[in-house]
Amino acid sequence: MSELFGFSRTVVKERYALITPDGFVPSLVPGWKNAVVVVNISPVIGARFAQLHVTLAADGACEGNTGKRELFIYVIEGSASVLVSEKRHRLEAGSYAYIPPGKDMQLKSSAANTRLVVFEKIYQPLAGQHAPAAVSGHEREIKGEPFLGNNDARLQVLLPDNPQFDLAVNIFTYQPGATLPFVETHIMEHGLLMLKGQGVYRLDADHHPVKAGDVIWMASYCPQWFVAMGKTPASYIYYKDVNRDPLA
Ligand code: UGY
Ligand code: MN
Repeated sequence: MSELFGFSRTVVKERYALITPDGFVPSLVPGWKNAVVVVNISPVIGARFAQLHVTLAADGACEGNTGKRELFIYVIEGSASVLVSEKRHRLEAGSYAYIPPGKDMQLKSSAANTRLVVFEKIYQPLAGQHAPAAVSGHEREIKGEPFLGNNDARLQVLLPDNPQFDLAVNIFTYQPGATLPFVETHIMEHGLLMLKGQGVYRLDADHHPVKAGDVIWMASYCPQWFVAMGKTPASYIYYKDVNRDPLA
């Protein structure tokens, strides 16, 4: 339908963007080799972070020093490995890795069509705290906790909850019919990738149908709410900025 009538669910507004895969356009990004990189979210749109969708060939790779930035990598499908601080972390679908600032890193694909979502941020140091160490894990190791007491809306917190970290990345899974309990409006901004299922996202004053593969950017203070629809659970992975003084 999109080719015939120029239709797309994609919408870019001042305080949010919904970007659907039919509109993804790759760009050349330094460091990535044998990879198709789509920069879904970046400061150009008004965000304070970047969100990349990367498809690696069997010999795809990313090498370099993270410098001032920190990276969070989640494997959507396929497999890869990442070398950081002389330790190689093996990654499969559902695995994730946090790479701190100032580290040499080398990411290598181990299968064709390995797909990643990558969140990148300039690390904001906090007086008296060191930058975090590298972290790796798998979503199945993280228990889904009921969100504000709702067993049908469960949150997996992938990174340690301590002030060294200036970002959080969580996976939210909703049974059909479950909702965010209220319309949230908060200082944190979000970058989000729908992983499974479908539903309706309220963004600012608008309601949008969304499904697996869609990307959403929510600016700070963008009112937001979600309801899962259909016959299977809906889940999304999302980024937020945390643990820093609002005036810093
Ligand atoms: O962490 C959050 O702010 C989360 N509840 N927001 C969201 O799912 N849109
Ligand atoms: Mn939120």
